[in-house]
Amino acid sequence: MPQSAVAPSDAPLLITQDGAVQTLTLNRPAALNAFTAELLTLLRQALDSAAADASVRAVVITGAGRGFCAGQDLNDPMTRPHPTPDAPDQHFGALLDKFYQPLALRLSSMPVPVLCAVNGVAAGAGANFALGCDLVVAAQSASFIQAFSRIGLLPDCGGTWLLPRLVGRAKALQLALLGDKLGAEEAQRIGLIAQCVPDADLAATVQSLAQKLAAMPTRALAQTRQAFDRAMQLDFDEALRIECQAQTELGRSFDFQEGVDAFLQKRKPAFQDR
Ligand code: LHQ
Repeated sequence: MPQSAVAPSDAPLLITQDGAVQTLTLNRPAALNAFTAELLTLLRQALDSAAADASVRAVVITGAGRGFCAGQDLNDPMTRPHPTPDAPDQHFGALLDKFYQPLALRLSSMPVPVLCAVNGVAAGAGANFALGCDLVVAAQSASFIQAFSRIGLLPDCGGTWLLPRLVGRAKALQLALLGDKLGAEEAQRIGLIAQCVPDADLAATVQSLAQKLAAMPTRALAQTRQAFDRAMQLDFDEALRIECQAQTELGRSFDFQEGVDAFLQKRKPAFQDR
């Protein structure tokens, strides 16, 4: 299927679809795609739509220009630290509740795999949004910065949960306390991201991974992510119980039957559940 643009090219979020792979491109390149209320809202709406659209079997998120996302837009009026007469209830808790928490939760409950193509710097909430995706592939020149401590904040957008799980407490604290830039190669080496590729190969690599995942039994892929995330908080016996429950559900799915039939009939499976 040819690529189809479904948003004007100057919109803060571009949405295109190639076959069963939908690509969301953060598109505020002059501000390194920093998050505004509008962009955060569009992003959540786009993920909601993708989750509800049976034609979408994998989502790719990337950024336009030289950055991936510089986190919260620090020019946005909503980042003023103190209440103002026109916004007496303004505080960061409300901002996180309204925009960031729903986005992080939406990401972690997507029914299809979400890949992140980190094309440049990913800072603050931009870094943690990327790290919340299922498969993070970064260009060699990209970098990750837990920029929060530089401005007197703590990691948000799921960072406190994700970082220690991804790289262990010691590395997580090193990244979060110092707020230093971590290059993509080092990010891959310490297990923060799945893969680092030459800049010129990023788009093609991620699209090819996304097409591959889109042709797989996506319900099983989403259940795998959810079981991993839950198992992090569970005792071994409880994790085994979750595996049993999920496997029971998957064992009754069309895709399981199709996978087995295709194997026995020595043909390519045509998965369609999600
Ligand atoms: C930006 C930004 C930006 C606006 C670059 N905003 N314009 C949640 C809830 C509540 C409150 C607060 O926050 C949060 C979550 C968070 O995300 S907090 C963390 C917010 N992000 C940051 O602190 C990162 C700020 N940016 C940077 O440190 C640098 O820009 C990085 C290291 C990302 C990139 O550095 P450079 O490659 O040297 O680029 P640059 O600094 O020259 O930026 C290029 C342009 O982008 C520049 O605009 P200009 O008009 O001068 O060309 C920047 O002002 C703009 N920009 N980040 N977050």
